[in-house]
Amino acid sequence: MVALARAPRRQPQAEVSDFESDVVEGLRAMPKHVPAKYFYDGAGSQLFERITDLPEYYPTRCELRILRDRAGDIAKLIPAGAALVEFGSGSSKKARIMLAAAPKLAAYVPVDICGEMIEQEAADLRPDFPGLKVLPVTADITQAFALPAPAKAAPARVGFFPGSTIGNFEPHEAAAFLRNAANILGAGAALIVGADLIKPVEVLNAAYNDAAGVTAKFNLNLLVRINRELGGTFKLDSFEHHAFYNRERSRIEMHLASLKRQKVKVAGDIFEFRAGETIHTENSYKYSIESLSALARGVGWRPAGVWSDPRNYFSIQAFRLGE
Ligand code: AVI
Repeated sequence: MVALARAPRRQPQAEVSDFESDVVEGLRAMPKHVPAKYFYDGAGSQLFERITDLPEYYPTRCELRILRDRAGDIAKLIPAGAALVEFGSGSSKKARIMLAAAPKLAAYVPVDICGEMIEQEAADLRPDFPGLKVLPVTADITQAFALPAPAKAAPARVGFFPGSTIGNFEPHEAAAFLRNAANILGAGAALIVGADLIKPVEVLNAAYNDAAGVTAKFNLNLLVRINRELGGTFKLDSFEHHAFYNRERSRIEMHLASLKRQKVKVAGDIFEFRAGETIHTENSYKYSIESLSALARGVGWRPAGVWSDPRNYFSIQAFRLGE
């Protein structure tokens, strides 16, 4: 047997995670920033759950109230035999309300990047909805992904994207998400989106600056995560949570502000901070009914219904594909 000459093997490089490259790139940039998706490690997810119960944080309560009061009307968008596809489902608390209101649904497809969590949620749901096929898909909702065969074969698919997560996308990313959802759901689809509304600035600022300091902890937890996972040397008492409504951009901005001039090491690199310099950690865009429907129309969705709470703090907006 002839021995084949082999190219010398390269030493395997230590793989750089997306987290590491996104953090290092964001800290090198001006202004410094880190993508908000990195808030949600175990501790961050628990802190977010606590935020949803805070007296100042109205979005979750408002959305649940709209769903509980209006699920019957919203469910009229869901034809018999359809599949409900939830984007970024996490805990299926809100989907449960829709599932109960639409007993003729054939399938529920929760989609989330965290496979372990949706498998668990699916296992918890099945006994409560015995006639329903619960078919979790582990995927990044901002990318194309395939639906399970029974959902593809259903007479129609209805997307569900509650929680105002759309507000954490930049407007061009929100448009790209809506386009991707249209491609995944296909002809005849409907989409139900929860979106936080523009409202008095005091209400918005209070929701992201709670008296108990849970949102500050949630923001600072990003530094805890960087320290743990990327060998960071951030001192938590040298950074402060800043959150404010930017009226021109219709968004809450969250930042971590350096309280002094300092150097921090992350993944072997040194980053310098001026006193007062911030890391921009999150945008939470607030929409009007018109601004969200304009965005959706731009990528082929036409408005099919709007529901909101008595104070018009939050909206559930429905769209259909077609003319
Ligand atoms: C998940 N997302 C819709 C929340 C929001 O309101 O933008 C995240 C959050 N950030 C601070 N508080 C809550």
